[in-house]
Amino acid sequence: MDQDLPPHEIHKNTGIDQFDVFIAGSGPIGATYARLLTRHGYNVVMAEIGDQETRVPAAHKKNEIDYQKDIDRFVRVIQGALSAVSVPPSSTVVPELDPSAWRPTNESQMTITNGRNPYQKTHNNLPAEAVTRCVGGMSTHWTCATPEFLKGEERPKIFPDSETADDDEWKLLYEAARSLIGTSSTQFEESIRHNTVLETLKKAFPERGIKPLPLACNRLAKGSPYVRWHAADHVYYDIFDQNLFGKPNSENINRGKFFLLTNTRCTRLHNTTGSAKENVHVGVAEVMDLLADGFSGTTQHKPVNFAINAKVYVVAAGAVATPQILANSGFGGIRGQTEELIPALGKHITEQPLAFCQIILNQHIVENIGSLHDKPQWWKDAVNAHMNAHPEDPLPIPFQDPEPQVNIPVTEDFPWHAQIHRDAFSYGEAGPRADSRVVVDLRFFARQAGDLNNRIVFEEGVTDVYGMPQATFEYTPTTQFADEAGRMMKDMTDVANALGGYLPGSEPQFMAPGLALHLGGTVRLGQGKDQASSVANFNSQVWNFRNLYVGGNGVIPTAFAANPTLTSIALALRATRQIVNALRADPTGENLK
Ligand code: FAD
Ligand code: G3F
Repeated sequence: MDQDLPPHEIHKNTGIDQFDVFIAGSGPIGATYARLLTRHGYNVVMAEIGDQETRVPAAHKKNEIDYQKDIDRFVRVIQGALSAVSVPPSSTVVPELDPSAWRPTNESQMTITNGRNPYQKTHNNLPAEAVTRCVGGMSTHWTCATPEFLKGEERPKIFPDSETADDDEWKLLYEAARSLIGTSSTQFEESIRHNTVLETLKKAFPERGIKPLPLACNRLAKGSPYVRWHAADHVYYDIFDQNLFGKPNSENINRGKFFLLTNTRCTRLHNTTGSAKENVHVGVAEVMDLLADGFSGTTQHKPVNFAINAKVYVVAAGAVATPQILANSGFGGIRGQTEELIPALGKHITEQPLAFCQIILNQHIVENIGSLHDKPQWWKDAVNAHMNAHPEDPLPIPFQDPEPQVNIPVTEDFPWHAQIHRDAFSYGEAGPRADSRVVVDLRFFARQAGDLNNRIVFEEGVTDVYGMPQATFEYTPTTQFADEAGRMMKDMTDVANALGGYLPGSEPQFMAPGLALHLGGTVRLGQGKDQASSVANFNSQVWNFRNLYVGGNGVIPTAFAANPTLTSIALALRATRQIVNALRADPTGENLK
């Protein structure tokens, strides 16, 4: 261990000399590790670079009634939360600048704040790839869509030699993951718009398996216009406070202790095995308390570096920061570095072409909503109550009718994932152009294969605003599956035509690469035979390391079209089983050294 790295205050404050597990990142994947390991009796310490921004730690910000009344307003929250990962010099040139204003006179004078990256080329960037830094990570504003990956098309093979074992393992992991994040397909079943879109599309495309979008949420009460959107809080809220909501915990379990350090950057992990290439052992995590002294009354701000000592280390800091921390630890992934403990770090990355449009529902569809003779009683009651209260309203749709949440799942013939819904993102605000009740968003996600040349690489000489090595993307669309994006776009227009006419300004378009925010493969899992092209095994344990694990969408090695978080939770659950086994076999952690 570095002599100049003092132990973290937390060791002193808690009296714990060595934690069982250290976790970097408090998003849904860090939460999964923390929840399972704490509940198995282990002491867990988590470092999160961002702040706690919600009253309940890691809760979804869309739970505020204000945003549920007007989903478009949430667009700004998402915009505010996301920080671009890599901005090329060309995007920072402003020809219209007042001639008297300061400007760089050549590219070497480019400043490096806000993701500006002198090494980023424009042609192979993922310009919309972004990160969220706060307790709960991106799940504090995610859409909550939690589908499974389709076997044979998207789902990785944990047991490639046994289809039955593989199916059984995925069934178990997916069920546990759904229960942990609280996925449901029934929370919108008393929505007029949801049923209207669902039934219209089922009728138009009967063979496509069209269904409600599985969402991690629950309606507050039957008939309530509000839902509680689940974020990382749903995974680990009960380990923050064992007497939450005044209800003492009734489960008589030996629960470990959990400590969350906010505004605390995991800078790097220290390899205590010298130049060994195998059986490498991580001895400490080096963390920086970014606010140290800032709130303690002293006038001088001085971030403080500390060491945290644990038996097992988990890096689950999102698909960008996970390889970034490993790169900063000297394990690989730095441009120009040749001696790498993890040669595949940041290579074979994947992303999803995203097609988008918005439509306004057809006149006959809207008329049919108000034609009540064949509608269920709850529908009749809702429309009648609305028309009585607002006889001047031309639309027979209650103001707080829940939005549509419909899914066309990935199939072999149509290998893309479609969401026909209303959602807030950094784009797609209907604004005053249309009554939001008749607007429907169509988001179609295609897949891309991993390719050795598509990578995220970290720069030695340039840091991001948080002082970590700057990430540069080298990504061009792959030829495998390339035709699928075009077929998907055509399919989206067919589906749109069944529903209505385009909202001007939101006609069918491909969005900027990276916008799906489903970056995959940065720390990909593989089988023993694929060690050279993968970072970790299917227990998420990094190859050649005894006590290092990774988590997040970066672990997914396959091309996938559906939203990945449920699958990443499932894989993290599998990893916790391995960690529990390792710690049970070696309670002191001595043999992990
Ligand atoms: P994150 O949620 O990114 O959390 C990582 C955490 O690590 C962050 O809190 C970050 O601050 C922290 N961190 C980073 N660097 C460091 C460091 N050096 N030290 C300490 N901490 C660090 N996915 C779906 O599956 N379905 C959806 O419907 C969906 N909708 C989305 C909608 C939006 C608007 C966005 C932005 C994303 C959406 N996603 C969706 C993606 C989903 O949010 C992510 O897949 C998920 O949050 C990933 O979880 P994670 O824990 O791996 O990473
Ligand atoms: C993605 O990250 C989510 O997975 C989707 F569900 C969401 O609708 C989309 O972003 C918005 O573009």
